[in-house]
Amino acid sequence: MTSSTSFTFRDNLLYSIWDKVRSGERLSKEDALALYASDDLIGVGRMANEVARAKSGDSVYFVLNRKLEPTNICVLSCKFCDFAVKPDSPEAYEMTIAEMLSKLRPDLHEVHITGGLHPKWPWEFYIDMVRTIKTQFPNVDVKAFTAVEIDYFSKKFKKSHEQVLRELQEAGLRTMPGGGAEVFSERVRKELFKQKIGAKTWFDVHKTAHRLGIQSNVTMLYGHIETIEERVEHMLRVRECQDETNGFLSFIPLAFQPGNTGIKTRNDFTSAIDDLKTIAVSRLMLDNVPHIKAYWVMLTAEVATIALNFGADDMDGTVGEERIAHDAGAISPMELAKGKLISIIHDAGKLPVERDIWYNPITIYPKPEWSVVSKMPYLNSVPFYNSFPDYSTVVKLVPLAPRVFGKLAEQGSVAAGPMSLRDYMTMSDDFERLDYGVAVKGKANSVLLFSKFDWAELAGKRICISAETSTSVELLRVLLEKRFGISDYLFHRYDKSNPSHSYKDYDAVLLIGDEALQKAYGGGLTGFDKVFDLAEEWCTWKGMPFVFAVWVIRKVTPETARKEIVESLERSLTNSADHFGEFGREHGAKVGMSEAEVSDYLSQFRYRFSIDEHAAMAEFEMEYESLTSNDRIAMSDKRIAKQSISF
Ligand code: V47
Repeated sequence: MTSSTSFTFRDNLLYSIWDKVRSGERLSKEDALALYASDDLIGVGRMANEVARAKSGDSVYFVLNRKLEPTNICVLSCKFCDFAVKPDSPEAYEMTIAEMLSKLRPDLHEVHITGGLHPKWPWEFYIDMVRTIKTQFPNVDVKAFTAVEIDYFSKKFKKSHEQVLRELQEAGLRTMPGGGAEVFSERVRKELFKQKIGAKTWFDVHKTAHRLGIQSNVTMLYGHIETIEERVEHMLRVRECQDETNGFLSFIPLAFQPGNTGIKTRNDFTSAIDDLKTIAVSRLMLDNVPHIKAYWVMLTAEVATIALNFGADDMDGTVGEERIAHDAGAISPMELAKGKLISIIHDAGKLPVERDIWYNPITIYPKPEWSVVSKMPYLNSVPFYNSFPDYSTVVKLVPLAPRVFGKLAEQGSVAAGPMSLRDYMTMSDDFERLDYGVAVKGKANSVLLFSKFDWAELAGKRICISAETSTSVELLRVLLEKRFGISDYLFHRYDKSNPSHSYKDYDAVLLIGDEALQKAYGGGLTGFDKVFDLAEEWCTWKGMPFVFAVWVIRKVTPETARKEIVESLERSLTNSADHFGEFGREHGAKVGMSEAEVSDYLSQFRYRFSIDEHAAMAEFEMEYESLTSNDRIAMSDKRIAKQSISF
């Protein structure tokens, strides 16, 4: 968040809430009720937009996806659901696996599978469904089965939740959708869906999934008989669970479609004001949930566009055919083409980012007149960004980990940002270097090798490398080979999509950024009793700072954007100098650090470069190049060929 952001509100009550949000203090139930009660819709939305910007920059994510609803036959009869039917209904349908496959295409990145609780299908059918999809479409990640379905499988096939989830995971399930949560209120459950699982079972299933490495979403069905207080309590329960597991990727408010449910009259849709308020309040309350989804299918594309300036940073995706909402009278189209999604996001003044199932950026789609700036998503880079203007017409921010920034910069879609030194070394023809970056002389505390062995014993050992690093992995190579004389080691990139990938199977693990900080300040990485700070090792060896990242700007960047980027950066660093304590209050809790620890941590970095940092970059380049000219390429080629992992 911009520490200097100040708003003028029509509703005086919002000032104290904004003070809390700005200083990273959690909002209470009373705050949420006050937000809902406030007439200052724009004020509430601006706060939420500011929070979303702090998390996601100007980006709005979408995924090329397809919804599959394999059957509408369901053993339950929930009052609010117009989709489910009994087996003898003329509308009943059941898909074969071949029919499901015919609905998919290789360019999709997600298939979202949910459906009725079928009375007859055997367990093997579900496993076969997931396995066949994953085998036939390796690029399509499977997000499947709500907690209601998982609990049904558990009871029907006499397996624990864990067993059900493990078997599905083994077949190819990667994440879970957030459906079936409805509203976590016993009163509403008894009235509208009394046969369905309650909040306790819903959370038990999701907690089990999170423990197994299956991340998930969480929905909230609103606009029927629930009270505002029940909505807020729903959000509080989500926040509490997320504190425990950190497994939710996104929160999705689902606007109730009245259809023929009889709960409301047919055209009694939620109002746009209620929709926008609910998106904004969720963003403000759920400080620990990374993304808020504007599900256009239920909101309509028009309201979803506005929601992108009210705290939502995700549009879901292309969807394909959708029945649950449309059977209940949704007036949105069944499918949005990719081009339409991109233009909706552009219309909101936001940057479309096509993502995978875990929100890793795949491609970004700026308007031709926009210059995209990478926003390094680490605590040590917070000081760079606090004075970039809101609603700029030429510069848009996107959070990119160093390695992803390198890849997108190579594709030509990013104009500027703190680039990993290693990537700059290969892209210096296209990018100009600015005299800013991230350097440290001594401990960095956030580039750490957690090891079961001393340096000298790492020969022949297997080292797991964070998926995010670009320079630190090369620094580790230089240290191992040049400082400690070890050339026989094996690097493996950490692969989140592989459920059997676990740190504990390695001899050492290289972590960077906030993940490294969290482990360092949270008592270490279990099983690894040695911790080496790579910047400190370099400094002890060379007596020099280490430069992790250097600010670069693409040489062809138009002058207006260039000026805005350089001036914003300079202003941010000047403003930040006196605010490290504030950053501590705002960001410390997320990484398990106290305010003072954050302040000390940030004070040690050198953000403006001098002759020392230039000399350090030249020294690293020399070591790195000599590694390349000797044996690096031959050795790593061998390793890569063996592991088929690209560095
Ligand atoms: O759980 C049922 C809801 C949900 C109606 O995880 C209705 O990415 C409105 O969970 N009006 C299923 N809603 C949809 C869902 C979902 C959607 C998009 C993305 C994700 C995700 C998940 O639909 C059900 C229920 O809460 N629902 N009937 C209705 N008449």
